[in-house]
Amino acid sequence: MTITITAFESSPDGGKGLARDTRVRWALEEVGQPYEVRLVSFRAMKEPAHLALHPFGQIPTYEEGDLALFETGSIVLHIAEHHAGLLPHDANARARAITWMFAAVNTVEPPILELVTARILEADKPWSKERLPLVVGRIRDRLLQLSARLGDSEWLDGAFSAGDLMMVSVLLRLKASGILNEFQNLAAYLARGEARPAYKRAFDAQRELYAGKAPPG
Ligand SMILES: N[C@@H](CCC(=O)N[C@@H](CS)C(=O)NCC(=O)O)C(=O)O
Repeated sequence: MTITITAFESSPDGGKGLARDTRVRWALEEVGQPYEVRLVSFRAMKEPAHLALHPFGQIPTYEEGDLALFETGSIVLHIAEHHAGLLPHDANARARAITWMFAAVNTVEPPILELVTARILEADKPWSKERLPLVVGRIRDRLLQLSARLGDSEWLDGAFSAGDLMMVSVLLRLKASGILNEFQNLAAYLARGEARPAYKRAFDAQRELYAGKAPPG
């Protein structure tokens, strides 16, 4: 059955891997599943046809036969449960890998997204300068905890899993900020994720899509 995902018709980051279709592409590349991409404009994302697939009018979505999914955590879990390579066979190890997926989107990603809000959407607010250090502080707290747990390990819990795929995807948003460089093991963890051939294929596919197209001004 053909797998179709949606992605931005015009990417705000110009294809630098931050749009969340990257993590879905990466998961599909890890398990060797071909997929098609349907591009949607910002206007189309808020129209009924797309809202029927994604109630919040966002990308990515995932369609496979009768199944339509939204939310990258759920999409990646679906891929990992149906194809070998992203979840361990042992039941407890599998449950722990899924726990890391939730930790990535539910515990680590929220403060990181706050930084985007603080730096871009709230930059013109009179209190912005005072708030920014608080936001960065909350990210540091989380990274300190994550760094302590990762220690010298290659991945979060044994072999690379969907938990690492989601965590690396979430941390990627911090790359430009330089905060990750304060945590050597996390910077190295991120680099290991980016070095995976499947990640590179996903990244390249997304970058090629927007090559030469200027992001909206
Ligand atoms: N929690 C959602 C977040 C999806 C999301 O924020 N998508 C962004 C692109 S990376 C989007 O569509 N933004 C446009 C909008 O919200 O209007 C997920 O993980 O799938």
